[in-house]
Amino acid sequence: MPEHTTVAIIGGGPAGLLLARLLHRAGIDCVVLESRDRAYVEHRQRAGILEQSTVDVLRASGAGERLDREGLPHDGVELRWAGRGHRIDFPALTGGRRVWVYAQTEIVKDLIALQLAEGPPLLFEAQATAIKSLDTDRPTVHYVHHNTEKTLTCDYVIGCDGFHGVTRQTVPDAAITTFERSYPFSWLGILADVPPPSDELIYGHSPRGFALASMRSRTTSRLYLQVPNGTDPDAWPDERIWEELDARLELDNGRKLERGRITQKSVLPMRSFVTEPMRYGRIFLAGDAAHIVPPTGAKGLNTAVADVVVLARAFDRLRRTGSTEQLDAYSTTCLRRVWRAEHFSSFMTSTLHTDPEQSPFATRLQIAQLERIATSAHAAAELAENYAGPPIA
Ligand code: RFL
Ligand code: PHB
Repeated sequence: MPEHTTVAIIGGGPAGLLLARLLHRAGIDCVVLESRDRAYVEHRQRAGILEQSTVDVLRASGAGERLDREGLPHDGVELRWAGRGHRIDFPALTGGRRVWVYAQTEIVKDLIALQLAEGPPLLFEAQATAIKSLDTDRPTVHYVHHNTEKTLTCDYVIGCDGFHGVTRQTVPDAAITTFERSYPFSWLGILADVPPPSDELIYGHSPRGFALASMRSRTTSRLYLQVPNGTDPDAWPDERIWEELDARLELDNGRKLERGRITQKSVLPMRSFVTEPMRYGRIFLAGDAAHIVPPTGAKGLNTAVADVVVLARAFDRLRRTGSTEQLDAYSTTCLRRVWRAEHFSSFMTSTLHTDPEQSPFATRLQIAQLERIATSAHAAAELAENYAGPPIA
């Protein structure tokens, strides 16, 4: 394990692993420190929808082989409210863009396997505890690996350590501004050994609360229900979950969801959060370390991928020309896409969820918005463009 590297990457989630892959292919040396063990990181159940640009990046980085075999291309989603559905056709509304179902767990497995086989160094159970000498051109990452304290000096530190990571906390408060919104509800998410009710995702608005039917494969469903903050998943026995999904999704002709074994159940809080700028000197923040969205628009993972693509290009430019111009523009470049994702995720969340305090007037406004999407190609195209995502700037 080297004691010095060009780029120290803190966090081996999708952002850190993909950044390492892109830097390695550009001939830039780096090291990834990940606090958890490999099994934990590979099985953490999270996002499932990839924008076209995310798929393109994974393919170009050599990590697209299994994605091409097992990923499911999706050309639309269904919005349902008041017992009827409206399909949003992505390619027709966006000039050919689509999304893919391929779980974050699988991307992480693919990237870890490649990195362990080809490099650069990836250390599990290596928890960064502090970053020192922040204001010099040789920052030092202090970390604990298997109970031993170690240091890694570097030219740059990239915080890919998620919302609760150490990197953002290292930056002096006065140097960054944060913007935040919390929501008065959470999602109960389940994984079930049962085929999804439809070939495409179903986003359901209901006065009982939001419901989402997603999938991990043709035989595994990923289903979500809006629940109050602080909900104990054990308060939701399997039978209650299936009944509530049926009541909220109201499938056509009274059709019920096929029921099957539930293999995972958890409650996820929802938050919107942005850090500006996404940089302090030689410290850069990427992915969830810099910004969080509520999951309703499926933007979290895709925005993290866009960040590290911009960063990898900037380091490549620095290596080839000595120019820091792109690195200096990193935060501004990324924040444009970040705020678009924040707006869309917030829009999807507020259009589809029922606030515990919601007035009948606000519910009518939500229905008016959904009707507008169903009857205006402009409104539908706005949703489709955001969902399928723009090319990476
Ligand atoms: P990650 O995936 O959180 O990875 C950060 C990594 O950093 C490690 N780490 C440290 N390593 C070393 N030293 C330290 N001091 C460290 N502190 C932390 C962590 O162990 C972890 O491995 O961030 P990244 O790479 O930026 O990726 C972002 C995505 O994971 C995230 O945007 C999405 O998963 C968000 N998200 C979802 N997005 C969706 O689009 N659809 C979903 O259904 C969805 N579900 C979720 C989610 C995020 C969740 N979190 C973060 C609470 C469900 C959950 C539970
Ligand atoms: C998922 O499959 O986990 C998923 C899909 C779409 C979303 C959020 C989560 O908007």
